[in-house]
Amino acid sequence: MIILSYPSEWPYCSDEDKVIKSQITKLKYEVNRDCIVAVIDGCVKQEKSIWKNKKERIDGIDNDKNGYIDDVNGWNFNTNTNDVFTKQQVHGSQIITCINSVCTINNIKILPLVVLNNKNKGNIRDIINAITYAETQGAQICNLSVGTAVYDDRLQNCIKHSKMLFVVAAGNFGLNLDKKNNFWFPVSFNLENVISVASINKKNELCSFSNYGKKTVDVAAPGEDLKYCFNGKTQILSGTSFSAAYITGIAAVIYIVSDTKLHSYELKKYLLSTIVKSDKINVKSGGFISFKKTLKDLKDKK
Ligand SMILES: [Ca+2]
Ligand SMILES: [Ca+2]
Repeated sequence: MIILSYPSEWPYCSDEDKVIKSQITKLKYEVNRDCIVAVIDGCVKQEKSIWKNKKERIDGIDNDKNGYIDDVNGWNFNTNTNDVFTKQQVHGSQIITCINSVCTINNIKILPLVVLNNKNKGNIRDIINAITYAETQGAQICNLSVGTAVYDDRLQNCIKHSKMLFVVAAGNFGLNLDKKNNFWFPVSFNLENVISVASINKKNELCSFSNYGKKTVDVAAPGEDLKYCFNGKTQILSGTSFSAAYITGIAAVIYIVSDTKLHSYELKKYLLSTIVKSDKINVKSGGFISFKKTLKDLKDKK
């Protein structure tokens, strides 16, 4: 059993919920299964929610014979080592903080797969290897807040044939991805097991930096001036990366509490069925996903 609470439509940091405690609504849900969320990004902060490889230990030997030595918490494809952690405040850490802001519960584990170096650059081959690794470990959801303007058929096929739901950032170039020659992958692959996420501001309008598209981008989510706590300090984040991470958190919660085990396309369909419509948001579903509404809809259906 978990109790989920929400103070508003907007994600919030732990400092803020003290202020608006009176408005918090709490709902109880049965937890029916576990979920592994792969985060393909940069290094992350060591946190309780990090996945552990039960078949591996630190001894210089590849105990589970998966080709990766001592991969106890995931893998760093960029350095080809088991070192996935950092103490710095970097993109990867911010992503998992956003995912955890929706819900931290033992049933949801985050599998860090590092493909970005400290300048936030990486390559497609590492992303493909990271997806394959996540599949092998049984991850159900994959957060991809990284992207590329370069088409790669190997990446497309790898995502297409995966069982995971990919929650991907729409990109921060203010581009209409429906237009010819405007591409941002994996968004522009237009695949059934990919949900692409644009950013909205507090007025529920599309952020000026956010990519969008009636035919190409699925949905929007909060992505501007997000307040999150890191080591007791509040940090303000903006970008479609964080909108995607927020949806990843919601998707994981739906996956663990739903009555039946949802396939990636069913999970996507469910997420899109609970949107808040707004004519100001130029995306396929014509609206944004709100944790509050998604949770309430889930309760009403039971
Ligand atoms: Ca291994
Ligand atoms: Ca080992």
